[in-house]
This record gives sequence, C-alpha cells and structure tokens, in this order.
Amino acid sequence: MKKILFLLLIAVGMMGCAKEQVSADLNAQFLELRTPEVALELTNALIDQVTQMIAEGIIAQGPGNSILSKLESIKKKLEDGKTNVALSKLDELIAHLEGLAFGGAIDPDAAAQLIAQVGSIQCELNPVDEDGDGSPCNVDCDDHNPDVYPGHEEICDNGIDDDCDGQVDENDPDCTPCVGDWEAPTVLCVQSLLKQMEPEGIPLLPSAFLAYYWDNCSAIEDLVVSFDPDGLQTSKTFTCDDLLPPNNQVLINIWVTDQAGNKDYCQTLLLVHDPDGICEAP
Ligand SMILES: [Ca+2]
Ligand SMILES: [Ca+2]
Ligand SMILES: [Ca+2]
Ligand SMILES: [Ca+2]
Repeated sequence: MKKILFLLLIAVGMMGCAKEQVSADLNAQFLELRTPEVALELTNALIDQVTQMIAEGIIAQGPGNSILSKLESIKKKLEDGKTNVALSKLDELIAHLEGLAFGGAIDPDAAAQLIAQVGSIQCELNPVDEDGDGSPCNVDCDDHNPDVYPGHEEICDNGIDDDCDGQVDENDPDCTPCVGDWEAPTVLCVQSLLKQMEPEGIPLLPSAFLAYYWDNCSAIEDLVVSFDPDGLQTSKTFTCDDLLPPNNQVLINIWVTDQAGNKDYCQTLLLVHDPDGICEAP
C-alpha cells in the first residue's frame, strides 16, 4: 500500500514539478490537484497499467478484461461528472479485485497493488483525512499516521518518508549533510543597542546585537554566536570599565561561527545610559 502511494506520489510529482520543488510546495500542489480530473487521469493510468499487466501475462485475459471493462465504465462516469456513481463503482471494483484474488484468479500482490491504486482514485474524489493530521488522503503519503505528512520534518533514521517527498532518511536531501562548506555565515548587526547601567553591570548575550544571521549549511541553532573570534565568549557582563568616554559607548564585534569553522563578524555599538551615576567617580 505504501509502495503504491509512493509510486503514485512520484507519478503525480512528475506531472508538474521538479524534484527539488516537491518537498516545499507539495501540500499546495496536491491540494490544487485535488479534482475529478486527477481521478480521471489516475483511472486512465490504471487502464494502461492493467492493459500492460495483461500483455505481460501478469493477469490473464479473462479477469484482466473484466477489470478493464469496470475501469472503462468508471472512466465514463468521471467524464460525465457523475462522481458519486464513480465512487460506488470504485467500491465495486475493489470488491471485484478482492474476489479475484481470493479465488486465485489473479495474483494477490497484483490485486493489492491495484486495490491501492483504486483507493487513490477514490481519495481524489473524496479526500478524507483519516489520521486527522491536516493532510487529506490524496496529499498524505500515510493517512494512517499523523506523524507523516507533507511539511513534517524528515527524521533521518526512522526508515520512514516523514515529509512525503518520496525520499527516505539519508536519501532525502533534508538529511544530506552539507559537504565542503567554505562559506562564512552571513552576519548583520543592529546599529546600536541602548541599555541602562545597573549596579552589577549589564549582562548581555551576543545575539542581542544581531539583526540577522544565517548560514548555507549549519542550522541557526548550530551556529556559535560570540563576542570573540574563537567562539568562546558567548556572554558578557558590561561594567563601567568597558565604557568609553565621553558618551559611554562600547564598540563591539559580534562573531558567528558555523559548524565547519567558517566565521564572520559585524560591528555594533552598545550605548549605555547611566541616570543613577553608577559609573561616576566616587
Ligand atoms: Ca491525513
Ligand atoms: Ca499522515
Ligand atoms: Ca525518515
Ligand atoms: Ca522524505
């Protein structure tokens, strides 16, 4: 069942998008595709597939032709816009396929594959959200698992295509480590930060001075933000000794280091307001 949905996903993915677009816009694309026209396309594809299975001898002529005639009648109903009739005929087809498999007329694996595809056509006409994760069955590559849907984070070691982009774990670009990162992070400081002097000094994190920072490979939470180039001074309490007269300013460099050790910095000012005269000489 999963394999079929995976294949279906690839097939639909190939209709209108390059591979790299698939993960980001998948949900939106599928929702756009959620129409009887898609059901019709899938029906046509299934007709082709059954025809081929007959040609290859996977399904014998007799049962194969009975499946084809049912598919043709479903196709006709879809073309006529008779969605509800098509839906009930799809139910009949599933029962028919189950009967064929049960009676040994067709291979159970082939039947399971066809049943899953018929289920996909039904889902296009009636897109329920079985697992309640917000992604209807024609979008959700596992509609019986609320932790799997397009847009979910790909967990890189669970053997599951968590984000429904057709790629599992290390084969998913989301899990591919960035190799050969020679690029320093982008670092932008605020122009200045205004703080009031406290008796114990002003404790600050370097990130308080950043307007924006980003790296091509390392995630934001993996970047080291520091007051020094070595990435060691990750917090600092500014005291009167740090202030430069006459305006009580401190010139500050904020460094950002990525996981590959590339770093860059920006410069900013800490402006200290001292209304209580804490820094005035005794
Ligand atoms: Ca769902
Ligand atoms: Ca799901
Ligand atoms: Ca995974
Ligand atoms: Ca994936």
